[in-house]
Amino acid sequence: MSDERYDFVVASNRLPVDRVIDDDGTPNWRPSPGGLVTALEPVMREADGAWVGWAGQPDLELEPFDWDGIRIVPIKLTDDDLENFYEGFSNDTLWPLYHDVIAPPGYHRVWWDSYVSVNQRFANAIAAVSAPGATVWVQDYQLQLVPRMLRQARPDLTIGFFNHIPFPAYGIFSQLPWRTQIIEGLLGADVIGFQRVADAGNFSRAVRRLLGYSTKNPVIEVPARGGVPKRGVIARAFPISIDVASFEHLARSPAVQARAEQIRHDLGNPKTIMLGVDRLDYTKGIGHRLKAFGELLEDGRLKVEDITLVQVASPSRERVETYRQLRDEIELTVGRINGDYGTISHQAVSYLHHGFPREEMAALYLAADVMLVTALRDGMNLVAKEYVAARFDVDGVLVLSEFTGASDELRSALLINPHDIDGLKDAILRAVDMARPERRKRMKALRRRVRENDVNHWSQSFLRALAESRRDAGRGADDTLDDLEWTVERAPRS
Ligand code: GDG
Repeated sequence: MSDERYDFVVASNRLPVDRVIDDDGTPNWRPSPGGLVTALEPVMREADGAWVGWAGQPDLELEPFDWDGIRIVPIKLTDDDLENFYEGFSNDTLWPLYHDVIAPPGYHRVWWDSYVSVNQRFANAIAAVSAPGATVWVQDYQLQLVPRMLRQARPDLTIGFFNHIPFPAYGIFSQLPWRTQIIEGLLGADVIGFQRVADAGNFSRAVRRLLGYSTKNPVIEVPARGGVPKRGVIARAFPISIDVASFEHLARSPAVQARAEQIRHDLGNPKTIMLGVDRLDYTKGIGHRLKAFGELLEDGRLKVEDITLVQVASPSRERVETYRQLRDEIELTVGRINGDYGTISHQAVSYLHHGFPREEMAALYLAADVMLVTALRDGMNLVAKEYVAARFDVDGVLVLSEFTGASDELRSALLINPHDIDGLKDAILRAVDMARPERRKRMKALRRRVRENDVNHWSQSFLRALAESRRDAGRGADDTLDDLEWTVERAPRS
C-alpha cells in the first residue's frame, strides 16, 4: 500500500465507483449512480482528495488507485461482514429503527460486533490516508462509530459526519441496546449534519437523556475526559439536494423530450399519467399509494381509460427477508388492481421492477402529470426534487408526504399524510383535476425553492461549518477548506 496522505478524505459505505466485470471478463470501474457522488465529486477534485469505501463485491482485497483525479481507497468486506454488518445491523437494525420502526428492527449481538469491527476497519484506513490536520467527512448510518474511533487515533483531524436518513425520537431510539455507544461514536465528530431540524433536535435530546451533556442549539458541550479538553460539537440540519442545473439540462435535451412524448404515446395517451419512482423499500409507502389508487378506481372516481400509474420500483436489498416479502406484497397488489380494473387496451398500473438510466428517469418525470411521493418516513427524498428540477415547462403536480425531509422545503406541493387513505385519495383527485394556473403557480414556487438549495449549496454549507468549528477548536485555518469556500463564492450561479 502506498503511504500517500490526503488533506481531504470522504468515507462512505460504498465507493463512488463500482467494480464490474466486462463482457470479455476483465474487471473495470464504473461510476456508481447516486446523488452523493455528484454532490462530492467537484469538491473532491478541487481538494485533490481521497475516498474510502467498499467496492461492492465481497472478499476483494484491492490496492488504492487514482480515478479521474480522486484517490480511491477500497475497504475489504467479507461475506460475513455483508451478512452481519451490512444486511444485518445496517439494514435490519438501524434502517427500520431510524425510520420509526415501520418494520420491526432485529437486535442481534453478532450483528453489533460486526458493526464495531467494520467501523474500526474504516477508521484505521481513514487514519492511514489522512495527512496531518486533514479534514474528514464521514457519510451515513453505516459508519456512526467512525468519528469517535478516528478522533481517538488522530486528534489532529477535523471530522464531519452527515446522516442521510432520519434520526428518530428518543422513545424509539432508546430501544437500541447500543444506544450510548452510537451517541458517543457520533460525538467524536466536530460537526454532525442531519436532513431536518427535527432530526438534529432528536439527536440533541438523546445526548441530554443518555449522557446528561448540556446543549445550546446547535452546540453540544462534550465535557473534558481522560486528558482530552472539553469540546463543542455542532449538530444541525443541512438539507441535501440534487444537481439542479444538470438535471434541468438533461430534461431540456431534445432526445429526452422526444422520449417523454413517446412514453405518453406508448401508454395510449391517457388524460393523466401518474408516476412513482422509488427503491423497492417499505419506507416509501408504495402499498399505501396503490391502495388509494385502487380504491379510486373501485369507487368510480377515476376511470382506467383516463389514467395510468407508472410505478418504477428499483430492486433493493434483495437478500434481506423483509424486502423479499415486500416485493411479493406489492406485486400481488399490482396484479390485483390490473386484474380487477384493467382492460385489453388500458392497464391501470405499469409496474417496472428494474433500474433505468438517468435520461429515462428525466423523460418519465417530463411525461408525468402527477408525481406521487408517499413515503412513510424518508430522510429527504431526492426524487421529489428531481421531478421539480426536470419540469422546466413549469407544469406537473407534486403530491408529497409530510414525512419526507423534502416537505420542509417544498411547501407548495400537495402535502399529504400517507396513512390517511381518504386524504390521499382526495389529494390525488385534486392533483388530477388541478387547473393549469394553479399548477403553474405551485410549480413555480417549488422550482424557486429547489434552485435556492442545490447540492453545491449543501456541500459548501457543511464544509463551511466544518471550517468554522476547526477555527473555534483552535486547530487553525485549513487551506483546503478555505480554498473551497473561495471556489464557491466565485462560482457562477446557475
Ligand atoms: C437515501 C435516503 C435521502 C432510483 N431508481 C433509479 C434511480 N433512482 C435514484 C433517484 C434518486 C435516488 O435514486 C433515490 O434517492 P432518494 O432520496 O429518493 O432515496 P434513497 O435511495 O432512500 O436515499 C433519502 C438520500 O439518501 C440522500 O441523502 O434523500 O431520504 O433514504 O436520485 O433518481 N436512478 C436511476 N435509475 C433508477 O432506476 N438512474
